[in-house]
Amino acid sequence: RMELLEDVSLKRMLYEKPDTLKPPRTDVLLVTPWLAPIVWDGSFNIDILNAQFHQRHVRIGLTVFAIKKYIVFMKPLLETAEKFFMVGHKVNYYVFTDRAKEMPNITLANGRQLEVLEVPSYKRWQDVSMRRMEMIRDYSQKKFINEVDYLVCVDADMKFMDEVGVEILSDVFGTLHRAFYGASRTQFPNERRKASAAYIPPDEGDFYYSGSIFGGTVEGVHKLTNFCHHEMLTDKENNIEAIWHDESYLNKYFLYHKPTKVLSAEYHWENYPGVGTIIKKKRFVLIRKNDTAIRNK
Ligand code: 2GW
Ligand code: MN
Repeated sequence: RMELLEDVSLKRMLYEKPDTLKPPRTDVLLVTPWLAPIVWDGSFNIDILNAQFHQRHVRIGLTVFAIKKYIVFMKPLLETAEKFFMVGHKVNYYVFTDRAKEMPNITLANGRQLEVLEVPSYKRWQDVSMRRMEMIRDYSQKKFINEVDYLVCVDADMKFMDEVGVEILSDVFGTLHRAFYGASRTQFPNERRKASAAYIPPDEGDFYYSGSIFGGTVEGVHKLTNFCHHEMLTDKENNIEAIWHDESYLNKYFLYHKPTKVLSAEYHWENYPGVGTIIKKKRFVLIRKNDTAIRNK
């Protein structure tokens, strides 16, 4: 893009000097062995990052699927996104649904748009969940590539409770699953049947990534979703389906295509009461299924 040729120097800013001898957090891993940042509260200065991303006039797309009854999650998700998601940046919400008529009216701030994309629904919930990969892939190529720079792909049954900003953006990123961020490899619920394309041996795996929030550049997300969709089809032909559906294929992808940032479990938390010593901000949290009669897996 042209901006690369322009003067991209920052303005004078006042902030505490980074201290080479005093890491901001000593209780958690801040960088992967392949030198990707792991995004924890306290590890970044959002003012510096906002200045950098504003200079690039970055545009961010948020994709979410609301098939059948999951349309009810759009109001809490989008209303909280208006408060906490990429505030001050250009944002396009892309809601994939089979119930466009039931889409609530959401008041959007300046520079933010909402598009409802009508898509077919699938009978089995597993297919509803897995086919997201195919649809994100197809729309990346035909639409998103012309409209945004980055994509953030999220589950519907979630809401924002604190800031989620440009600190998460990179070529391709995954998120530590809230239930497994401290777990050992053998505890990861990866696909363990060799017959599945999602198979991960018990002596491999870096983290267990959640399927509920991942993203990257449109190109990065296109590669990821294309891989996951292909592996899913291969399994379908062999009459096998990975244990955690799209999440299993996503974990397989990240094992051999390392993410360039890893979001901490702050970005995939549950609304447990209080904050812990490790989780200082509950940024993006799931809405419990027993909070609603919507979902009966
Ligand atoms: C899903 C399960 C049971 C009944 C209905 C549905 C359902 C899901 C639906 O009726 N309509 C719908 O739009 N969905 C979409 O699929 C929606 O975007 C939802 O967030 C997504 C995944 O389903 P969800 O959120 O109920 O499953 P979780 O929270 O257990 O998700 C994890 O595991 C999934 C695979 O089993 C995915 O990998 C997901 O990304 C993970 O967070
Ligand atoms: Mn979910």
